[in-house]
Amino acid sequence: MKKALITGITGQDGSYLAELLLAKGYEVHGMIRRSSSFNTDRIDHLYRDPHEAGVRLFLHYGDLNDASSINKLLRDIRPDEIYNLGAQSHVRVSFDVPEYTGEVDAMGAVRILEGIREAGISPKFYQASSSELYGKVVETPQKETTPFYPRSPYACAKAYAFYITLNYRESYGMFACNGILFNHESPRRGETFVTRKITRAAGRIKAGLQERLYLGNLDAKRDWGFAGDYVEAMWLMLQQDQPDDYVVATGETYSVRLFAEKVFARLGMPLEWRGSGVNEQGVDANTGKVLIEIDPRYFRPAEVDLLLGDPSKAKARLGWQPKTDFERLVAMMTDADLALAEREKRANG
Ligand code: NDP
Ligand code: GDR
Repeated sequence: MKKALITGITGQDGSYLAELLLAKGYEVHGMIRRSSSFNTDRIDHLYRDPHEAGVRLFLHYGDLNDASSINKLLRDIRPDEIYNLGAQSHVRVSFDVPEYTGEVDAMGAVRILEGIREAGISPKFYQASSSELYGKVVETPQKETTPFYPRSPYACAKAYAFYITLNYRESYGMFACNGILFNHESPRRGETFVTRKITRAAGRIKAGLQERLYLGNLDAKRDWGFAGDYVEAMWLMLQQDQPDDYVVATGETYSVRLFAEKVFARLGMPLEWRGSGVNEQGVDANTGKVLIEIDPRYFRPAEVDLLLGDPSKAKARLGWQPKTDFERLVAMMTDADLALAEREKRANG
């Protein structure tokens, strides 16, 4: 039985990847952080008491900021595959905690790579690299050969992690891959990322639990896919004969504005835009109610205006294809958050 270690198992991608690996018969080990509140919601459905027979999911306390915990896990588990998904993953927040973001997102990767050498093991290693590396537009669509131009402390930290992964592959012959994943979303997406923030608020507005949604830059464009599809690409990268780096994307891009329009229209609240700049408002075309306002607090000191990926290499070499298109993603997230809001309403009496 193959053993995998996942950092960031409690996150969106970690939960889908754990599901995929368990379904493939792996023994899955996840690093989790000590927290004063529950942080295992996304994997609770997979967890069984380790005292029971046949359990294949094991959780261990650790932290990417703590090399001793990483080294111990590597020595004890001796995994065949490591997926480094753990990160301070919020771009806007990285401007507030730049140094911490560097510690976790950049140094965290080298702590694992060095830990692998020290433990004398040779697992395959996956690094969660990001389309944020492309930052300011140099060319579109963005592919493996497009130069990086990071635009946030998050992206700068991820650039270090990208290159240190490449460097350990070249220096020590490690099977180490970078997946350069474009934005991927799901009903499990963190609630402060823009897609989920929109679907969550729209569901609550529809259920009468909230009046209005405050957003930042409506004109940013992203290549949005479904997280469940993207974790398959991670796994495929580690099943190849040779390690390499791959762009994982849909090849389509849409604005935040359009995403919001689709979501609100699906819930019977078609949007009309009035005003401009920080005074722009999204109004319900049927009732005239203001549903969306701009709050400059959500603007970023430096913005990434346009991401559009070219997944040709992943398609050709990995045989990977995104299965979920934009319309289906919008529908999946909107419907899940409407159901959640309705449950919340019932629970509130
Ligand atoms: P999430 O924010 O949902 O999950 C991040 C995970 O990292 C959580 O499990 C979190 O734990 C864990 N974590 C945070 N800090 C530490 C730390 N110091 N030590 C150990 N674990 C830590 O991110 P996603 O699932 O969306 O993304 C997974 C990875 O892929 C991240 O590295 C992200 O930067 C990258 N990425 C994501 C993309 C996307 O569109 N989703 C696109 C490209 C790259 P806790 O639950 O306790 O907070
Ligand atoms: P991103 O995702 O920064 O691309 O990083 P996010 O959903 O946070 O932002 C996407 C775009 O929407 C604009 N925006 C807002 N964003 C947020 N969060 N909140 C708002 O209110 C809002 N209004 C407009 C942003 O300015 C931005 O242009 C995600 C993360 O998952 C990273 O970890 C990952 O590496 C990249 O995707 C690829």
